[in-house]
Amino acid sequence: MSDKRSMDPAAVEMLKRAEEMHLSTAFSRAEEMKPCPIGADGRCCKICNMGPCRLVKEGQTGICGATLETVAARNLARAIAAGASAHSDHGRDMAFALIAVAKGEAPGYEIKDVAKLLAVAQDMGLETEGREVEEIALEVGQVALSQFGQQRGELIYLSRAPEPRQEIWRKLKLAPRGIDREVVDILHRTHMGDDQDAEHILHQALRCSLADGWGGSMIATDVSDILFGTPSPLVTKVNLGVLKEDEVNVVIHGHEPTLSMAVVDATRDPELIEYAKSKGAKGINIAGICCTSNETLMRQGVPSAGNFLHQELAIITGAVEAMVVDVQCIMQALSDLSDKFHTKLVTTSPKVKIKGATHIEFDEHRAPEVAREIVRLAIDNYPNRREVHIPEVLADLVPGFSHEYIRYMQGGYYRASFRPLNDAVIAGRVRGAAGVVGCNNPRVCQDEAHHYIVTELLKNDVLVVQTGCGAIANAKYGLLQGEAALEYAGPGLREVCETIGIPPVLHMGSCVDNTRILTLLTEMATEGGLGSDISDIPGVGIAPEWMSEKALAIGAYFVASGVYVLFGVSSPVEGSEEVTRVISQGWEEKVGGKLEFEPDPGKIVEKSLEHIDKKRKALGLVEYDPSRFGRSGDRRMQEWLERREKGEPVSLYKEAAP
Ligand code: MSK
Repeated sequence: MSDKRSMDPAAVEMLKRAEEMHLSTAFSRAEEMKPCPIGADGRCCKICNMGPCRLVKEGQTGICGATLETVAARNLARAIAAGASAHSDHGRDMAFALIAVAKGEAPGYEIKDVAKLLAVAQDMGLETEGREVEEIALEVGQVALSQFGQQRGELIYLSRAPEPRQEIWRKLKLAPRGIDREVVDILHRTHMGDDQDAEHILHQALRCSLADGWGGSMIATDVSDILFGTPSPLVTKVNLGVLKEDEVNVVIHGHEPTLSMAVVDATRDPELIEYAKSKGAKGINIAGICCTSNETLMRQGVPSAGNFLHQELAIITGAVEAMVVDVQCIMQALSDLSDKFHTKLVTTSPKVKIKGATHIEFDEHRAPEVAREIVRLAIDNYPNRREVHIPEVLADLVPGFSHEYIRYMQGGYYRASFRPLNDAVIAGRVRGAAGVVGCNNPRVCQDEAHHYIVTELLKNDVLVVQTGCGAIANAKYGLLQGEAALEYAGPGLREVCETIGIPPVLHMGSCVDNTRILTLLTEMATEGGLGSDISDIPGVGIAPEWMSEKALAIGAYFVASGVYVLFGVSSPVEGSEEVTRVISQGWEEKVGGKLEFEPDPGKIVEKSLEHIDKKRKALGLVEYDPSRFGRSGDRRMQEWLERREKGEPVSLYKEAAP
């Protein structure tokens, strides 16, 4: 049974163990409880106490007369608002952290990337000449914070988008005024008795999503880079095999990098390592899950224990002394599950408490102290370990592709640009680009759609960028290594990867770092030769195994930025033909991007390639023809491939510093 639940051998092994131990997991619960068919299709309205109303018959309305399209549109808009809130609140907390660092009130943190600080300050229109770094950082933090409560005007970062895109937003009144304002607007207009025009409700959903993508999330990415460094490639490892049998294992899970970075530092503290040894362990091992993992993977090469559906499986190894969580994507089931093992579940955010967990509240003003307390708790728990079963499954990956690095790698400091990539697309070496992102969902086989879609796209010379749990999914199967280009990429894409020395799948970061993809698309659009707007680029956005409201917010802001977005699994608006039409055809006519839900991964690939070719044709580019390329071939790379086939350890990159 387990092999249908996941394509990951480590997950299959742990699910067998779960069955033997009679443990429930998200995988087993998904089999036991089917989705409510009324809610799943967007037909359930529970926004007032006259209902909940279930609109299951043709022409049926709610007690108030609300039609199916109004109900489905309201449900989708509210989900997008919730997703935008989660991302943006993360951005707000990062801005508070930056202010605290600038004021010297946050021991243990520093401004790691001054160049990024200056670039952001310039984008905000701030004076940088002759000013102290801390003074600039303080003002950047304050301006970032002001974006949340701003009531009129438009968000500063909109000016980063290609000009034609900005004009569309202004003309259609889609330019967000302030981040919080757009979220509140949705909650207001979807309250009983307000906006009842599906298209009008969904228009505001687009505006709210833009406040996330070009607002809250972009602030989160920028401030994280300023405080913790803008990522560049390094080698590290992924999957449950990164847990250590003879060391104290601390797993960090959630999203915000502030605490996790401090915990990483604490696990490297010689005094705490000695303390761990005094308890019989050989040392302290740290690994991540979900997007906290992506934050620390991208910058410090901290190994990843896996994606969303690995959170319970990590505990089932019996080897995790502490699972430290902050916000988002944390299953409540972790609490009961940890009780069955020796694992301490530690909640740290003032916003998140879970019954049964130990709460040690994080405060950026005393981060090292809090982090040390947590690591000490994990060490004290090591002697309580019982039977341990860690799957010997792990893979190498090369994360760290910030858009700054992608620009740099195409010409170095001497002439960094997006010219080589644009030229490769123009010539047809690279057919187009795809962002394949998002979660795992136990309603479908774990990682299968991520892996299938990405390998098919690579075969068709489509360069893939990834974030979030999708990136971790494909990292587990070796797609995020340079050698993957030889194995999976079509001839044109392979040449480009060989020339630049990159994997064919570029890991760009966590959920909030989807904003890096917006910047990458903007760079491609403004570099020349591929039109002048994001909607001109032969590219698509795909979330094959989505599950969270944040994924919907991301999908919507890519659509509003001009991208064709395809979601797998199922449609939350399946019940309404009208809403399905508005978000696809309707949005395409309006903003050039559209949102479709397509459960069949094969059709996702087909539709993606069709769209890429349509955009190539509209730009007047040569027809894609793979037989024209593939004459190059670095002999060393062929040798690497042969060595790899023999099972010898090979890598094109240096190991990350421990
Ligand atoms: S963690 S939102 S499961 S990508 Fe960002 Fe993964 Fe989706 Fe959470």
